[in-house]
Amino acid sequence: MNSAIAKSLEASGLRVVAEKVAAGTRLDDGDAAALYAASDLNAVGWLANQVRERKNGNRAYYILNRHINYSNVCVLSCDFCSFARKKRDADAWEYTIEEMVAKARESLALGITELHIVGGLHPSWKFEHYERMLRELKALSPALHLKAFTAIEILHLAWVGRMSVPQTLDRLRAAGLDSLPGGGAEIFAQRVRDLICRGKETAAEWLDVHRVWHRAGGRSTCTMLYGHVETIPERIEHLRLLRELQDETGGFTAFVPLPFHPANNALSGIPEPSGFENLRNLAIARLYLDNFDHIKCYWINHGLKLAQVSLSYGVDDLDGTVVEETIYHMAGAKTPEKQSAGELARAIREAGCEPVLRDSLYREISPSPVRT
Ligand code: V47
Repeated sequence: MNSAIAKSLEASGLRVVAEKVAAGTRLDDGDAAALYAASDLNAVGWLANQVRERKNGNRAYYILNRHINYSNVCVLSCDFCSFARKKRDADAWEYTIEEMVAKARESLALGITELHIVGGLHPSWKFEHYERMLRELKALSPALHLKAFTAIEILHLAWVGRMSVPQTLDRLRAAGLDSLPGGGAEIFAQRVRDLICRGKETAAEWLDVHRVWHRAGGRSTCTMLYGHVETIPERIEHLRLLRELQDETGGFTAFVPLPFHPANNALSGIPEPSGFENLRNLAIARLYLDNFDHIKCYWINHGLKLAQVSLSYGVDDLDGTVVEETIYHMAGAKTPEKQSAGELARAIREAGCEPVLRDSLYREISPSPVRT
């Protein structure tokens, strides 16, 4: 460490944290609070970059994927959500399975390896509908990885199918489910859930779905929706609960922070988190979540330019081509809905990293000649 960096760390009150990072010692909640209190973003980012390099060298990942939001009809009414509609609303949609298959087929021709499928908690679809959805998408290509249904959707499907969570996951796996996405976690603190998503399942229920899935050999991602009414200690508690489950199961592939987008929802008076906030949050996640291999910056909600910079602040994954996105665009995102593989690789390379095309489990794959 050069003396200028040592001075910045000292001035930011981060000397002890820096020593722990250098020694590979786990950070505690007080260390995380010190990192959040530091105003020198570059000092925090420098530390996170040390850990990124230790874990992933110079490699930064991207994937050829497509998102499909099968329906925005939802029985919940979360205050932060701009996506959910009631069935009677003019702008509610429900894709038929045939429409979903057509979307998937179109993207398969362009080389995608993963479908990310999430939607609202639909009031009347039967469990068998979701099984048929997975089966018919899988029938397009057995190699196509189906990353589908947040823990909140899984709990809804268990209720719809009158089954336990393990039975629900077994049935969905048999129909083609490959991994679980990380949505629906929001902030685990019940105080926050009571304020912004009353009636939604608890932290313990969200965590238990992932625990059951991991114990059965499955992998998943996890998220934290931040920048609304939560406090910094509540963010740290959220990270701690994820780290504890990861200690127990090792089943998370990556952590994906989600900055709050305020347009068209009941929390629209709250400003969107700044670039400073987003970078420091990513960097602190990299430092605190020592048992996670990957920290993902989803370019859709951070913007590709900030995502590129985040590669120097602890991030090693930019997600993928996405193709079609509604959750963030209905909440005011100004980013495009898709990125070409070439553009993602270029952004990574320009930031001084080696672009690595990955599959859903972070195995390297060789780029095919067909590109999205
Ligand atoms: O579950 C909803 C969040 C999630 C807003 O697992 C909002 O790899 C901010 O989970 N402002 C969906 N956030 C997106 C998601 C995701 C995205 C990319 C990759 C992965 C992964 C997961 O977005 C929802 C909710 O937590 N959300 N509305 C909003 N206005």
